[in-house]
Amino acid sequence: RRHRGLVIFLTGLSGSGKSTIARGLADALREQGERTITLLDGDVIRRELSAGLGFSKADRDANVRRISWVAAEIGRHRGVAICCPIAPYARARATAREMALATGAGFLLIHVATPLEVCERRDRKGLYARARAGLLTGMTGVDDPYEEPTDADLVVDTTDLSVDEAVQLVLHQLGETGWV
Ligand code: GGZ
Repeated sequence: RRHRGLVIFLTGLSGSGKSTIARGLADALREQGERTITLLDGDVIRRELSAGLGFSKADRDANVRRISWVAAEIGRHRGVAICCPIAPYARARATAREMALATGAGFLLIHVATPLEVCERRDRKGLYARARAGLLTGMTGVDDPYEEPTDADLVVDTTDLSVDEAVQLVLHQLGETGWV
């Protein structure tokens, strides 16, 4: 049986747990050994593919579009692409879905819907504190928009979940929909 390609797109606030779930998911799927898994890691993307881009709407749209295109190409060749940008704009996320589907790949939007106050309490990089202190402007959720998805295929709130539990929820959804 030849698999269809698949783009797994995680969206959510900084600190919501997207990257951690994405990494755990990539490991779990690689463990199954059936498919080629490409993790488009946020930090690497911003350093390599999107070097020079900032956090204006235009730059975020450009960043998300580049990621979406690479992910769709991976899907075209029947790979599984996992990407996890904040992707705050609904239009850009819809384009990601359209680009994937146009190649014949599937597309799954996962909203990592951990509330702002929880992300802010974690504040691993201190970005929220800097934004609240007025030292950083344009922080998503503080003084920059995050358009809540209305078309998510799965919603995961990591407030009371371990990484493993969150990954299990995604794997379960993939199983339900016949992807793995
Ligand atoms: C949001 C910012 C910002 C601003 C720097 N707003 O938690 P992190 O640190 O490691 O992940 C965040 C990352 C967001 O980059 P993305 O490429 O995912 O964003 S987008 O999809 O909107 O293009 C955060 C850090 O960059 N960061 N400044 N102003 N996050």
